[in-house]
Amino acid sequence: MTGNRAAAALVDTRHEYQHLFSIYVPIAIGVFAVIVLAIAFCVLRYRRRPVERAARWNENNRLEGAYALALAGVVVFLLYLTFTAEHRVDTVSAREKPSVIIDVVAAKWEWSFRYRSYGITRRSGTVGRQALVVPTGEAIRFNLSSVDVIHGFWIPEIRFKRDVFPGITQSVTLMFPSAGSFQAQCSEFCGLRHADMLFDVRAVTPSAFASWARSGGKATVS
Ligand SMILES: [Cu+2]
Repeated sequence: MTGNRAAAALVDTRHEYQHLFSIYVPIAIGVFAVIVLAIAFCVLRYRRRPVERAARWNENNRLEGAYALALAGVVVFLLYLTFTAEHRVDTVSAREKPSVIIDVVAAKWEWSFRYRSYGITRRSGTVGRQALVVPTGEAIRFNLSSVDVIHGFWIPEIRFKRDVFPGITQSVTLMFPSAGSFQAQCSEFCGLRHADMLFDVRAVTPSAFASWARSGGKATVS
């Protein structure tokens, strides 16, 4: 789908979140380093010594204020980046014309994936393990809903996680950049057999997907 090429880069949520990750991690390391160094400094500098009187002061408002302000600045910065990334992904998701539409229904404890235009339904969880088959490089619309409790549609490979609520259908558009087989699972504790709410994603080339879909989901995908 050449028409999707420009937008494809945008629905590539993995790229968006990877970018956020590359900003979050160095900041987290920096804050951690500041704290460790401050503790090490205090432990060494102010360690107990014989015959010494305690200092008279017990607060330093300027220093504490500056530190709180710096942390608040970091938080605001990260919130801004996170919400703009979310907004970008959501906007493109809503506008994108998908090449495949899949209704995802979460239930205790199975996923069902219904491919409307092909009359295919796949199930995974306590009932068995049928893979969610998707074409690579194309926009895929997922309509997420739940019939009972809150579940989580989580595909770590493309850095995507979204809670699925009963009574609400959420639409998201995702793209799978490369072919492969990867594990996904429910990310909300939804009862005793929550751990069995697993599914595999099989991302295959668009032509392999087309022949699989034509076979009604019966052909094996490699
Ligand atoms: Cu679940």
